[in-house]
Amino acid sequence: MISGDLFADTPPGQSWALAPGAWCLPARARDHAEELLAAVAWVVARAPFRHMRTPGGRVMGVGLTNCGALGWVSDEGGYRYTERDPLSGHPWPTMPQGFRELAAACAAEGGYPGFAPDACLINCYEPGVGLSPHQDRDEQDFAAPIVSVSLGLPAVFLFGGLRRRDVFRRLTLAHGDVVVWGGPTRLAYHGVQPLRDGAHAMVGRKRINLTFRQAG
Ligand code: MD6
Ligand code: FE
Repeated sequence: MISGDLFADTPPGQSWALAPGAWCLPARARDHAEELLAAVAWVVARAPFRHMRTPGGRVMGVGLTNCGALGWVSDEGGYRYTERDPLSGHPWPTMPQGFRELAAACAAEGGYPGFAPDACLINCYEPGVGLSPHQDRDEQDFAAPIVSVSLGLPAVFLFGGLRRRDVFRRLTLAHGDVVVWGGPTRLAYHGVQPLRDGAHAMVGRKRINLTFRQAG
């Protein structure tokens, strides 16, 4: 069930609470976008986007890669973090320093000082592609927040409760928007509606989402 409509049109610098422990930082990463996208290209040259298989045998519509000491993977065996890219057998690319600094700064602004991500999951969405509601529960310690950075085409983000059947709020995440998410709603269900077609001036016909985690 989906109800309510939140528009993330707050001016830059004005954060607002999405839920207890969850903060939206509108346009927080916008001035870093070129540097972030260059770093994404650096990662993708070493660990390309791929469509992973779910434990149920479906192929995910979202293209996915990672950087950092740990990377999130999915296959017939389940969801887990690995130290190596299963495609290459090599460690995941190092997390760029600019990624770590931005994630730590945003976490601190959301009330989570000392955030030191060891994993950055990079998702690539094309028009028509979404992500069905899920919980992020493959990390060791749910005390650490997750920091999510959106680049490129906007997407409607669905934010629910701790039970799958709880009502979902909807908000649009646009280029440069950051969500910091932890505490009492760390295990809230959330998803992304299929993207509407469009073209972003800097990113093109896609949306890139970076999620930073303390996974290990
Ligand atoms: C996305 N994000 O925005 C998918 N998970 O493309 C997530 O699944 C997510 O944004 C946990 C915390 C923040 C997120
Ligand atoms: Fe998630």
